[in-house]
Amino acid sequence: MSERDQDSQFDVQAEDNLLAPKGHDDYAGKVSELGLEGYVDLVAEQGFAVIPPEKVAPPEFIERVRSAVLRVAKERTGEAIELDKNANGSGNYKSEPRSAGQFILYYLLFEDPVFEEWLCNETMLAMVNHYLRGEGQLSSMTSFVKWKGGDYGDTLGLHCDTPRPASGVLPETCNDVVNSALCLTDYSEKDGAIAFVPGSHKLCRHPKPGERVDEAVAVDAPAGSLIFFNGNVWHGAFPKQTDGLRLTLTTYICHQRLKTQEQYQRHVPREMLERNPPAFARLLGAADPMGWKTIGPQFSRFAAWAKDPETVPDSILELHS
Ligand SMILES: O=C(O)CCC(=O)C(=O)O
Ligand SMILES: [Fe+2]
Repeated sequence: MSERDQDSQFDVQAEDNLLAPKGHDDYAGKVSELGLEGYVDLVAEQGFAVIPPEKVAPPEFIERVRSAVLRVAKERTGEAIELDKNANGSGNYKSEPRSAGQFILYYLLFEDPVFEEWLCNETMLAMVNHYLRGEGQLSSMTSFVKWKGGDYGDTLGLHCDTPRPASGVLPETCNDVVNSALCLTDYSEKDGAIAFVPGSHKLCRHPKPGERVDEAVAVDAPAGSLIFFNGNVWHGAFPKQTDGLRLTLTTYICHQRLKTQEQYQRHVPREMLERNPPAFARLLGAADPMGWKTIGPQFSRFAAWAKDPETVPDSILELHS
């Protein structure tokens, strides 16, 4: 075969599809099946929505998440962390940013099976897929642990979660990132609730320090609620004035063409992929052929999955130990 013939067999479009598989499900159908249309509308209008506990998960599930987060917090800090007490600090756990009254627990997915279960939560995924059309990947799964004195100062720490491009202009329709906070304790202004500037996502840019801080509203939400937000909306948090912890499980999802905050892709154990649906593997970047070494992209490994999206092929599973 001449070099020219080989070239003519190179199907640019097919390879592009492998690099960026397009969503194939009925995402609008899932939103209406779960009765989430009103929350989708709220996110479109104000940039965030509070989805009530009964639409998210049973109280027993929330209790399992809370206990797992508290266990990890104790293990990593070496401190006696208790829900109804203020913490002393993050002890042995030197994660950043380091600020008074708060620390963030990173990389929770591998810490307890309950976090895997959460990543399969239908309500959270329906909201994510409404924006990212099956092209989202887990960027990070973390917990904000906050107690009295946790305070971002006069600006309330307002920011947006979409990475800032050099132009400063954030994409309006593509939605590079979406985020959600599963409340593991009650949220109110006094309890240091997350603060949002309603409608600010429409500005498609990051706030200047202190800008529109007077318009920020506190989210009132009982434990078990899911606060879902557009990555462009300006948000921060009110100072925590009450005793005891404010806890979240925060699931930050980005479009698959962006870099993730935490390492997943080939770092996910094979058994974890095998015991979960294929959508779980895709969300963790298992279908992403990027990051190759000397052999190059190995498109053929991924081709079988593109043909049969319901089965993670052995050619991919064998990349995971
Ligand atoms: O609850 C907070 O302190 C802020 C949370 C936040 O900025 C986030 O989850 O992106
Ligand atoms: Fe944020």
